[in-house]
Amino acid sequence: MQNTATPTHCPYCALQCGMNLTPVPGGTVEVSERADFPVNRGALCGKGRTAPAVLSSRVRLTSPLVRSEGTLVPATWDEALDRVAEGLRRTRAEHGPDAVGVFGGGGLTNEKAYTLGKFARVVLGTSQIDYNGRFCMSSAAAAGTKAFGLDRGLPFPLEDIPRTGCVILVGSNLAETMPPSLRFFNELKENGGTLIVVDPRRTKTAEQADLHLAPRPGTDLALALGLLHLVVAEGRVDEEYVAGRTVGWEDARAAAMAHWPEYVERITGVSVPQLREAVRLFCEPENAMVLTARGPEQQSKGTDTVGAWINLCLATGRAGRPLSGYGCLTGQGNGQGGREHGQKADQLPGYRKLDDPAARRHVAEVWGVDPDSLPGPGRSAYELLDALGGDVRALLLMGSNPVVSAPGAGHVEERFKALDFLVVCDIVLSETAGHADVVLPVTQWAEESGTTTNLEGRVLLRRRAITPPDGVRSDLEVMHELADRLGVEKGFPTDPEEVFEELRRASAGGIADYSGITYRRLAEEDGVFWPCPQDAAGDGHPGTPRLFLDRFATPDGRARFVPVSHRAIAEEPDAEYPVLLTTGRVVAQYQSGAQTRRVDELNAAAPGPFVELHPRLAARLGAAEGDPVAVVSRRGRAVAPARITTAIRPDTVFMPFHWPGEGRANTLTNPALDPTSRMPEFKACAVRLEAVKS
Ligand SMILES: Nc1nc2c(c(=O)[nH]1)N[C@H]1C(S)=C(S)[C@@H](COP(=O)(O)OP(=O)(O)OC[C@H]3O[C@@H](n4cnc5c(=O)[nH]c(N)nc54)[C@H](O)[C@@H]3O)O[C@H]1N2
Ligand SMILES: Nc1nc2c(c(=O)[nH]1)N[C@H]1C(S)=C(S)[C@@H](COP(=O)(O)OP(=O)(O)OC[C@H]3O[C@@H](n4cnc5c(=O)[nH]c(N)nc54)[C@H](O)[C@@H]3O)O[C@H]1N2
Ligand code: SF4
Ligand SMILES: [Mo]
Repeated sequence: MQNTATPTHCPYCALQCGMNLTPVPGGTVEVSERADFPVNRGALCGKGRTAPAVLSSRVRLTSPLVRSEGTLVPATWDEALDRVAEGLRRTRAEHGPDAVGVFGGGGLTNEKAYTLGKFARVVLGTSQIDYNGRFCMSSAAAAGTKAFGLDRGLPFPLEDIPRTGCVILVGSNLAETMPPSLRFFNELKENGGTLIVVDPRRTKTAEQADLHLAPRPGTDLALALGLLHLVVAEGRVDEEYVAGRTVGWEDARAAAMAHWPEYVERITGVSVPQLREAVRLFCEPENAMVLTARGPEQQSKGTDTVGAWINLCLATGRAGRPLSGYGCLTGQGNGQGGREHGQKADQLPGYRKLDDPAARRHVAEVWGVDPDSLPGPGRSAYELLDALGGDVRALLLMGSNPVVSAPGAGHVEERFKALDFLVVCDIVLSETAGHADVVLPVTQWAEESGTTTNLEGRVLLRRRAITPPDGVRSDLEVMHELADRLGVEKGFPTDPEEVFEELRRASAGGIADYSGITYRRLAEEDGVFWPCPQDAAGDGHPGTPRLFLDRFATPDGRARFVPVSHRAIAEEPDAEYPVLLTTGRVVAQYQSGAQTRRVDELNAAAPGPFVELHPRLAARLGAAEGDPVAVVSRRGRAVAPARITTAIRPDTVFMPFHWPGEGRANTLTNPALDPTSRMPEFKACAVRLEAVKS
């Protein structure tokens, strides 16, 4: 295997682009084009292309670290693992099982996410587990489950996009966050379809649009309701579809009718003629799609907001039909699979509910434990972080860097410091790992095998291409060793395929059924779409690229309208904090930056944080391009250079969240939570700007 190219997938985002890896001297790999994979056909963004740089031992950890007299010092694996086992055991003995928390990540493979959930419930016996996906697509997941009875990012493959008539892209900047996917939208336009982009900024994505709507941040709910109002007023409801395939229209219709276009214009800043134009473009073609990303979802009303966009699709008959539908563009490499197999507070594998007695029985049997021994649902991600040092005294963290990425990060960092015991498994010494008592260095994508599920619900096999350096172990090995030390000798295999075989059984009969998928199939096919149950005849089920064509996944097969009304963001601007802050990403950095800030080429392209603001705001502040600007919210103060542009609304500033320190955007953000999904309001809070004397 060693000197030939290994076909595999990128370590970063939910597109999971295909790539070939060839080992090169020095322990890393060379990336080359893998043109046969349909999602990216060989194209890669700069992050994927430079991912091998993080394999280098120049930037990564190759020895466990333990805290000794205040500093982290190298230790042997046995010392480090003994210390972790001892720390977790002591916390449990002194404060009970729920005093030990677990925090996971949507970048972990299915095998890791599954094992982490099992480790929490079986070895630690704690209910206190959640993961960073709560900060990502949880609002879309909640809305999709309510409306369709099932949550899968896209209910169709990306390759359907060029053949629909119109796509409304709500709060996605995919030209920067998933660059190779832009191809599908360019092809849509070549085929005569239209693209509408909803974003408070004229992003690179919005520049591609036939129509760009730039609402005030946090007002997408009103916008969607205004469009639905016009659909009704203009007689564009698909009555036959509504009668045949949905329930609940009357209440949803009544709620929408209260949102007059002029009222919606006042709330959103989007003019009535633009609203009418959007409705015309969306309704005239035979097929259309709405795709949402973090813009409308990361709000304290994200679930209702996505619900309103789904209602628009249902009223116009644009869901569960070929080339039409609602989809969520998930974010992390395994953002989809990571939310299906049990690292979420309320969940068991196969997208089963932890409070469902039948689900508990099924999974307990696979795990060989008493169903009554499984704890109940725990807290959501932010609530768990907020409880650190309170009733959660020790934490095992795997695959996230919340000191940079959590809302109200200054407070969250204090909570980390208040813990009795913190253990972090990571590739690098992240800002959060810097607070740990024990850091365990782990293997990464090219050094281990495992499956991920991309934004289309396509389950993929990432293959091991090189031997990991001495001194690191896989997350699965870490959990195996810890389980053993904590008295559970069986049930935590270190071979990913063995874990997947168990995951298949645990997911069988669940919503996200993987039982018909095998490593062998994944090695031969371009991935398999779930649900993929195991046929009586063997593993021949073809998988399900397109969902809902005959029926939705509700008990009666009909989709549910959810009546929703507009409401304000949790923190409206006022005299003291008169400006809106929104946050997001730039193309060359990934998430908390723990990985990409260690890559020279990416740092050259995106060296640090900035505050994007309109010339009018800049003039009022007396700030010129590049001048340091202080952004102050009720949570704290951040300083970064001004980037002045007319591409943003004059009432709004934008900061990317990839950096720690003085320019950390999350020092400012508001942890107000959506009541259903528990998603924090990353996309809108009130701030004031101050000039900084340099
Ligand atoms: N380069 C890069 N790519 C990534 C990532 C990364 O960190 N860097 N992360 C991956 C992950 S985990 C995710 S979740 C995805 C995220 O992918 P996206 O959702 O595309 O990313 P964001 O930049 O967070 O937000 C998208 C847009 O929402 C807009 N927005 C802000 N407030 C609002 C609002 O109130 N309403 C609307 N409609 N729009 C608003 C912002 O201006 C921004 O352009 O990207 C994935 N890909
Ligand atoms: N202001 C603001 N904040 C945001 C957002 C926003 O739009 N605005 N977006 C939110 C979203 S959508 C997301 S997804 C989160 C993401 O934010 P984080 O959860 O912080 O995500 P990453 O930076 O990807 O952190 C992953 C960590 O795990 C490590 N890692 C990578 N792979 C592995 C592995 O296989 N095993 C182990 N043990 N470790 C691994 C990496 O080195 C890194 O330290 O940020 C959220 N925060
Ligand atoms: S778009 Fe996403 S999956 Fe593709 S190369 Fe870039 S980071 Fe990797
Ligand atoms: Mo995300």
